[in-house]
Amino acid sequence: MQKIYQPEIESASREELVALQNERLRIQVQRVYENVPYYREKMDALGVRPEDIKSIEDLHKLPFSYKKDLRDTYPYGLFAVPLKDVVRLHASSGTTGKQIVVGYTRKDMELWNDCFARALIAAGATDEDIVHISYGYGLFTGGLGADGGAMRIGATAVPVSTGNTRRQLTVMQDFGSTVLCCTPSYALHIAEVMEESGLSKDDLKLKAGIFGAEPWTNEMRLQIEQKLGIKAYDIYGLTEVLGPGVAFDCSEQDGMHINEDHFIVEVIDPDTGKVLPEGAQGELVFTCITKEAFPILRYRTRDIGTITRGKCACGRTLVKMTKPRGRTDDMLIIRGVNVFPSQIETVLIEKGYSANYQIVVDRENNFDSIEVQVEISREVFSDTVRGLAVRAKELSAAMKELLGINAKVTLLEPNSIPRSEGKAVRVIDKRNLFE
Ligand code: DLL
Repeated sequence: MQKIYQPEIESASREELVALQNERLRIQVQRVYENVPYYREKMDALGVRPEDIKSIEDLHKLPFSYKKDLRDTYPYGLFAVPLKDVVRLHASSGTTGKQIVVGYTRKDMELWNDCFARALIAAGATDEDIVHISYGYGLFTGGLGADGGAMRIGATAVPVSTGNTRRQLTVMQDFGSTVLCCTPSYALHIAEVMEESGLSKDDLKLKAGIFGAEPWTNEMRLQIEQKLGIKAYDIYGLTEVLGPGVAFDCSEQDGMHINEDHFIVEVIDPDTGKVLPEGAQGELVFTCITKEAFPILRYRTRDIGTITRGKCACGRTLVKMTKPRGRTDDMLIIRGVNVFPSQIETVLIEKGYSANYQIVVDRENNFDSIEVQVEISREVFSDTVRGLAVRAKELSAAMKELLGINAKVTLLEPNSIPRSEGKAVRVIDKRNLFE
């Protein structure tokens, strides 16, 4: 069986984990009530006292937290410790609106490092590995999150950060990087530049990658694995809750284990706020039960996923979440049909196209239109105009059949869609321009 970083937690019995969660939740709610006036007011308004929260069964009594709460209390209004105890700040601006700020105490940094270390060990990394970190370093949590995890397991961190892909490849070759950490879209871009530079995967020593920060499909995972000759593992997280390491893939690569000793997960109906039974798809909500500086309670992530408690062959007992299929705010509603960009990605890759695509949504005469632009290989691009038109039509028919949407398909020559070094921009919604 595969090595587990903290087996006493990661493969504890359900009873042990629940007992730990109950105790930690009770203490956390009391602390938050005493130290964060904003939460106290919200709880008072609902008539909930800290004593009412005795176990995770009572979680649903607590009010939800939203991104808006972080914005309204910007910068430090939700911190539960004095600033002198905060050793690190991170921030996220997201795609819209004012940025949000989170803080970590020394102990928070340690638990964060542990969470990322669990992911590295689950990906087969050891203290012999050279961990090439191409997530951005800075206020974004990706770079420093991975860095802390690598240091925790005693691996060698290479803090390359984003950008200059050719140089990244030189560093990888010269330093002998074995584990790559970056967004999945950037991993594909690295593979592309590798091929353009006349390098092959055998020129690199990479064996595994830990990719996250954006939705990616299983089909895209297989592409990355094949192009880079590695095993690709998913990692999930968000600034408000921790950064990378809230949940991580194990050797089964079939859903991410949530670090339940630190985060309690709920799946709710995003419209009614009702907690859904295990296995139902809904919005993921997290409660931090150990973090000191920024202990957010019942945070509405807007990420859509499912959780399952089935036995995992890796030996971990931590609950698993599916790859988030997107965010409630990324869901496109095209003439009444709901579709996530990730579903379009699945169709593209299944039909043999690349994961270099963009979706343009527009509105003409009160009618929503959707155009899927996807790059094709140079060989295919040199096909006749008629040949290309036939291909586009076939792909459009597949979108209709599999997703129920009437999408216009545009086939583009290689490298026409801008590459991202961080999170890929998948959707261009021109409808917002008119609002
Ligand atoms: O993206 C933290 C992170 C860094 C995670 C590096 C993994 C690796 P934010 O910038 O605050 O934090 O964005 C968080 O990104 O709510 C999801 O919508 C999305 N996201 C993160 N990881 C995944 C993933 C970081 N593995 C938002 N799959 C989250 C799908 C993901 N979506």
